[in-house]
Amino acid sequence: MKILDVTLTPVAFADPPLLNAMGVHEPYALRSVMQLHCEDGVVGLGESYGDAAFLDQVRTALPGIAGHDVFDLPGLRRTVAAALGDVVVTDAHGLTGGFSSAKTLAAVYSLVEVAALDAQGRYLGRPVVDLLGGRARERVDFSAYLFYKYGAHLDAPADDWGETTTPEQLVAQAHRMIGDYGFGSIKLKGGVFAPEREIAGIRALAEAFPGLPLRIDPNGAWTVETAIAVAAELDGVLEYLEDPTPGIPGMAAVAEQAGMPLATNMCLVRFADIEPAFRARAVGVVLSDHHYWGGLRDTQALSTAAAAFDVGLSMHSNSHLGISLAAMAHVATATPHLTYACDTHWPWRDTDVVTGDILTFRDGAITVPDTPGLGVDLDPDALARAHEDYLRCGQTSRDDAAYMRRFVAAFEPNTARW
Ligand code: GKR
Ligand code: MG
Repeated sequence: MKILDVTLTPVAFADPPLLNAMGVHEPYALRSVMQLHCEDGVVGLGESYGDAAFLDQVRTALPGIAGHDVFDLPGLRRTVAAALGDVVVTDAHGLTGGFSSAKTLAAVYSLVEVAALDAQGRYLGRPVVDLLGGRARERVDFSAYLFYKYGAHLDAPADDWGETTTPEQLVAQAHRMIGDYGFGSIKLKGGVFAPEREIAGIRALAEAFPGLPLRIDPNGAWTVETAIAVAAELDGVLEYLEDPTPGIPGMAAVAEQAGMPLATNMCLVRFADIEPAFRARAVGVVLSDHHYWGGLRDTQALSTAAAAFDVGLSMHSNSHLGISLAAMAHVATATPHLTYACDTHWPWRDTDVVTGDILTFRDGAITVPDTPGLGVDLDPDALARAHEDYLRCGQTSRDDAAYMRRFVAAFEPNTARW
């Protein structure tokens, strides 16, 4: 089935002022939506980042895509690789590890691969999970992803989540999210306040939700010494500790002392990182993310590599919409070695460009239906509105640090500051 045309639509959707080590989320999160228009009226959907630097690279690859057989994934990858050459795309928020041409290719190809798999599934009348080898599990568990946050964006009214800066407010946020979605585990984005304050937040959550698995992710905000101390304090409380400190050597030094496994989406972000990270025993849990791991099939390859070394696998997320959620759910359903509940920013957005049963959480989990492809349908009006929001909002890249300096003029990102 031939690809006849490709469209790429940048979109923006409202995002609350969520805090992290690099700063604070801007009023809009940016994404891109790809439509692969194929023969027989089949249209495949993909979703990925919306930063200008990433969009530029996708646009570079677009002209070579039309004319391909949508089932020829290796050919599509070669076409994208030839168009990109050795280009390296960086991002301004710095929360997803190092940059490389391999990671750039993996990210651009992933967008094309997801849309191609959606088109294949629609054409064959089979869900994407079947194209990935079939169901390894019935349902995919996700965790509540808590953030410290401001109560309002600059010059804007308070949002309905309110401010979260204290342990009590954190517990209230968790109650709301778990009440709405039924999540059975909790991740806290840390690296915002001094470690003692974030330890108090975790302790309050442990007390309010006894037995619920807990994680904290300061995005490398702590020194090795601080990370070892936090790991000791929270021994027996955390199921894993995510990116306590930057870099493979630092993570390895912490892992040697920590009672719980260390997870990462920062020091192991491409296949070439596996050997040094595993050899150093720096990582007990790899966070997959199909958006930069080369798509759904390479995410499964990552899982196989992790299983071979007895390393756990979880799933990372950034602010995203429904096409990405569906893709995450399909690959998670098809991947036997996935050992923790997946992350998702889903509860933080309140709009979408697609509809579909797959987007409904039950007891904190998603069950992939038998509907063809990813199981989501584009809402063209919603896509047009989200594109208008993109044009109107004036943001062209994510820069949490620059936005934070408008709240706190002297702000510096918290990378290994504590
Ligand atoms: O949304 O602020 C955020 C997160 O910090 C995100 O950007 C990270 O990439 O969630 C991610 C993580 O686990 O590090
Ligand atoms: Mg992380």
